[in-house]
Amino acid sequence: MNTNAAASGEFEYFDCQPAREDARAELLRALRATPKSVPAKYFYDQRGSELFEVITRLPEYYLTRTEMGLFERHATEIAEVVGRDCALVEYGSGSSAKVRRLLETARPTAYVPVDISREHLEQTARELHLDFPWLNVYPTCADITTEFELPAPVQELDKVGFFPGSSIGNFDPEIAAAFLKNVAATLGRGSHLILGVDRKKDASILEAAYNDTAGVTAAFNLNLLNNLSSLLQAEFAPENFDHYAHYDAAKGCIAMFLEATVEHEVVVGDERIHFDAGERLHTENSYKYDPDELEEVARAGSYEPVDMWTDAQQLFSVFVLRAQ
Ligand code: AVJ
Repeated sequence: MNTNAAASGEFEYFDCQPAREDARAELLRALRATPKSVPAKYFYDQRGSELFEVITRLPEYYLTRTEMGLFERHATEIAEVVGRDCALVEYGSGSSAKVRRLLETARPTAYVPVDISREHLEQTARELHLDFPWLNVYPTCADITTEFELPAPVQELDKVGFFPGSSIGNFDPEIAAAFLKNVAATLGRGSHLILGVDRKKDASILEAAYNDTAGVTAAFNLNLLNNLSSLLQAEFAPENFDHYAHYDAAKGCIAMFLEATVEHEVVVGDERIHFDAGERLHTENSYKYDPDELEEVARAGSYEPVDMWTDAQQLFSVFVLRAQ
């Protein structure tokens, strides 16, 4: 065996990380508004990315293991969708744990993990490249909610999108459709997207998944304040807030907040952000979709549903969509 040839995959890091100034402006706008909010992408500093990985292993957080079970059970069918000579582009790749089985089975030419968490991305992409030396790995640091360019080495290849974990649930449905349109434009007409989506179910199961007894989700939510402090050079104090998550049945999403326990102000540059006691800072929506609802969003996002798999308990679904 020619081990050199087997180990010839390239590794190159591409930086489209949003400017700190843009983040600052976006955050200040969201914090000045009523009600206050922070986009969910700001959870994922280094510590936040680590805490999210702990969440994925919690007994109450059925999402990750159920989705992994589906990827395992349908590995061959999914690999056929991916095919050999393509670039697999993962949106919000995090630890790149879910893609490994897919890479083994499908053996694409290139893998492009795209994530906003720079250090975490570089580190996990390097580890992955050690385990898949034949694969071209092009980690790309970018905000997936904005337009960004794919790395030059994959531009001529057929693309397949991978967006697992129900991260699409972070967007309101209209924004999800706009996001999908953007993905379709980037990956090209006729390209496939493999999409993992959490399903609607009993509110008690949903609420338990976002209020785990070990308190990891609370720590993840509260850690956002540390990232805010660092990005805004301010002192948001975690001890002044409580974690709060509930299922909003009307909207069909888990809504997550940081609730101020005392009235206080946080100095940011030359302004003061005032919090009343009991005031809630909105930090995340996590929409849940029945398959027909997701198909509607997909069509609005210029994707045609091709395939769908779900588990026996109908907790989670994996879709294959084709860009129109
Ligand atoms: C990564 C957005 C899919 O909504 O379930 C987990 C993030 N937030 N626990 C989700 C999250 C709180 C997660 N997503």
